[in-house]
Amino acid sequence: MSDLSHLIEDFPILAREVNGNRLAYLDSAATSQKPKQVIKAISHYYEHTNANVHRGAHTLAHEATVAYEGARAKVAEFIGARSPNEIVFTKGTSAAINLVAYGWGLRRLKKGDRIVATVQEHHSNIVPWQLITELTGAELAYLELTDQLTVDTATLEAVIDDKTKIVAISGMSNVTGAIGPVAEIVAAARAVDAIVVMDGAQSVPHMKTDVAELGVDFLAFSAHKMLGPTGIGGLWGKPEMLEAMSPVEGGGEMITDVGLYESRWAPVPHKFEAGTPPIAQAVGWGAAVDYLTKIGMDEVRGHEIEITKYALEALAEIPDLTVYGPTDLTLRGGAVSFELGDIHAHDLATILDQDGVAVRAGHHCAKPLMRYLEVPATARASFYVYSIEEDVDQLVKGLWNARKVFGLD
Ligand code: 7TS
Repeated sequence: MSDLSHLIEDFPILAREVNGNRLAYLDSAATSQKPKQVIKAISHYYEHTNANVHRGAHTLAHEATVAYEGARAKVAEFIGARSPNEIVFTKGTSAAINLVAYGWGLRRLKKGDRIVATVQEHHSNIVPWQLITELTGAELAYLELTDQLTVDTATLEAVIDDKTKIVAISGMSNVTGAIGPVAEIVAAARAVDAIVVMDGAQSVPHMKTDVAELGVDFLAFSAHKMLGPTGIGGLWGKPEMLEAMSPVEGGGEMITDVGLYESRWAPVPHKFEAGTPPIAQAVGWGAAVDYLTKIGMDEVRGHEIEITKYALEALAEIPDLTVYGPTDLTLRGGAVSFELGDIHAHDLATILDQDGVAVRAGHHCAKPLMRYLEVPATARASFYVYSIEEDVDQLVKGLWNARKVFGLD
C-alpha cells in the first residue's frame, strides 16, 4: 500500500491551527475537507464559465452545460453506472433518499406493505420512510445487529417477508463504520421482489463502488463526504426504475412541454432536476472524482484500513475507553465511535477541541442506533485520505488529558 501522507499538502485547511495547536481533523464522516484542486475548479468555473445550463445559445451557457453534464459523466463512471443518464443530481444523500421515498414509494405502497430498514441507519434513511408509512399505511420493520454490530443476517428471511416492497440499507454506518452485508440483503430482497435502496453516503467515499456488482436498485450519496462541495449529491437508479419513477418537484428545466393543465416531462435524469441546478458544485464534484480516481479507490480503502487499525490499537491502550463497532477491519470503515468512562461525549469533544482535535459528539443522526447500544451519545473520530498517524497520536494525547481533567487518573 502506498503512503498517502503527501496528500495533506493539497488541503490548505489542514495547515491551520485551532486553539494554538495543529488541527487534527477527525470529523470526515460529517464532511470531508477539500483539496485545492476542487477549490480551484470551482473558482475557475465562476471566473471563466458561469452561466445557467440547458438554456440560451451563448458560449458561456454552452460551456456551463458541457461542464455540468461532464461532471455527471465523471460521477457515473466513478460508481460503475452504464450511462450518465443514470445519475440524478440532488442536494445530497438525504434529498436522494427522499426522492425515492416520494417518487417511488408514495406512488406504489399501500396498507399491508412493508418497508425494511436496519437499526443502524442514519435518520436520512429512516425518517423519509416513516413519512411514507404515514401517507400510505405501509409498515416499517427493522433488521437488528450482531455482537460485532454488523447487520444480523440470521433474521433476514423473517424480517424481509412477502409483504416487503422496499429494503433500505446503508453501505457503511456513520457511527460504527460497519460495512454491509449488502449482497445477502439484496438476495433476500430479490427473493420477495422487493427493491433495494442503498445509502452510500459513507461507503461511496471510502470503497470502490460498482452499482452493477452491488445489485441494488437505487444508490444515494453526497459529494461533500468525498472531497467535493456541499449542496450536491446523487441518486443513481437502474434506468428502468428512474423511467418508472415520478418527479417530485416541478418547475423549470424538468419539462419538454407545459400546458395550462398538464405537462410533459423531460427525459431522465432531467425530469428530476427542477430549477437551476448546483452547477459550480457539480464541477467541484467532478474535480473531487478526478482526485480520488487518481489516488485509486483501492488505495483509499487500504489507507483507511491502516489508519483505522492504528487508531483501534492506540485507543485499546486507554483505560475505561469503549469502542463501538466491528473489530474485524475487513468489516468496517474509518468511523470510530467511543466513550471514555462516564465523561459525556460533548464534554469530551470540547476538551479535545482545546488540543486542536476535531471529533464529533452526539447521536450522529442515528438515534435508533444509540438506543440499541443503550448510550445517550458517543464521541466519534473519522478518517479520510489525508488522515495521518499524527492525527491519531494527537487524539490519544487529548484523551489522556481528558482523563486527568475529569479525574479518571
Ligand atoms: N447517510 C449517512 C450514512 C450519513 O452518514 C449521512 C451524513 C447522511 C446519510 C446524510 O447525508 P447528507 O449529505 O444528506 O447530509 N452523516 C453525517 C454525520 O455522520 N455527521 O454529520 C453528517
